[in-house]
Amino acid sequence: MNLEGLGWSRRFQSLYIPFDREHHEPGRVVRVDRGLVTTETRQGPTTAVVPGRLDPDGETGPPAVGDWVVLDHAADTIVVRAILPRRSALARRRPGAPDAAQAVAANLDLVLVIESVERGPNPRRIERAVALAWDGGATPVVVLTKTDLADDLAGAIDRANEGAPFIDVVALSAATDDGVDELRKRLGPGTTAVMLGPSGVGKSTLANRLLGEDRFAVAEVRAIDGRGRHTTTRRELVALPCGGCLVDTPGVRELGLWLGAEAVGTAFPEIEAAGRRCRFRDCRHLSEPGCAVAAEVEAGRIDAARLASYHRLQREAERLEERLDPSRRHELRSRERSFSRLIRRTLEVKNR
Ligand SMILES: Nc1nc2c(ncn2[C@@H]2O[C@H](COP(=O)(O)OP(=O)(O)O)[C@@H](O)[C@H]2O)c(=O)[nH]1
Ligand SMILES: [Mg+2]
Ligand SMILES: [Zn+2]
Repeated sequence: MNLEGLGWSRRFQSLYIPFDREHHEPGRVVRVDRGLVTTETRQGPTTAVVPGRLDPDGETGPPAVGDWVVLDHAADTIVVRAILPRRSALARRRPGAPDAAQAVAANLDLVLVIESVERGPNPRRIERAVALAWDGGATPVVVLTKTDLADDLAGAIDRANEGAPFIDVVALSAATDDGVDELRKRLGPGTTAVMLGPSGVGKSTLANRLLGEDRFAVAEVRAIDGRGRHTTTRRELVALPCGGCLVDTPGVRELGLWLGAEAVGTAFPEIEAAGRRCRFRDCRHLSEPGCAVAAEVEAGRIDAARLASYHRLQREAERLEERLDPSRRHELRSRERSFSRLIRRTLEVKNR
């Protein structure tokens, strides 16, 4: 296996230098089992043991799918020596330690926010997934599946856009391959994408279509309510013929993904942009005098449902943030500042 095809880059090459020894080797985690990881390496698939002392301070947590790890071949058993610092990650509450985060997928470029035409895209769910993607340091792309079942495709795309007005929406059918090339183009060499979406929207079917083989189990839809069952029980990273890598995951809700406050603003750039004209710098756009966001809603230029989502997600993130320790809180705040600076600059360039 060629490491570049798995997303190996100059960045990881540099991070690996301190570990570069005869009996060491880099590998990308494609599957995690209890105490074991399956990695893909130059030599092919390699299973390694994760020692308990790998992460003594508990900051990184155990390796996640998508991590680049250092494998040590010195003894009979291959052991994970280190996790190379992550470029991006989706995190959830660590089981048994609700105030600590644990990565569920690491080193991601794209988060594919999957919704289906069949059940109708849900703008509120899309907003949350978009915020989670930005929070993880990855770019969200909305994927609207099952277009072969559409009575009103344009209406469904509009609905998806409501939840992601500044994000690309790719509409496709994994059954007919219609529109799938548009996604293949975005999943070229060096790109890693993770799929997020409720069960039954067609994630595994799409993964199989991209792979060109039936690797992932597809749910039989229950005739009674049209809902898919939760067949995907583990995460797995696979290399795609179009050059990129893909992670199939169970539904977002089951994952209990972790949302940071700074990312919420990023998912609602129109609200952040208007908020710069509020009378008070720390305006929360609730009912403060001189609130420019409220004025935009009044004028019909900002969707009231978007503002309600913004407040709901902001509260969710803040509650979580309050429970975190002060050092993590500080980190969140400074990230928040740099993120909103980035958005501001982007909007300023756009508005010129
Ligand atoms: N008509 C149609 N059905 C699809 C399409 N993609 C998935 N399905 C069906 O939707 C159901 C759920 O698919 P699955 O891939 O298991 O969804 P997941 O839970 O998101 O992984 C299965 O019955 C699939 O056959 C599509 O593009 N068109
Ligand atoms: Mg599935
Ligand atoms: Zn305001």
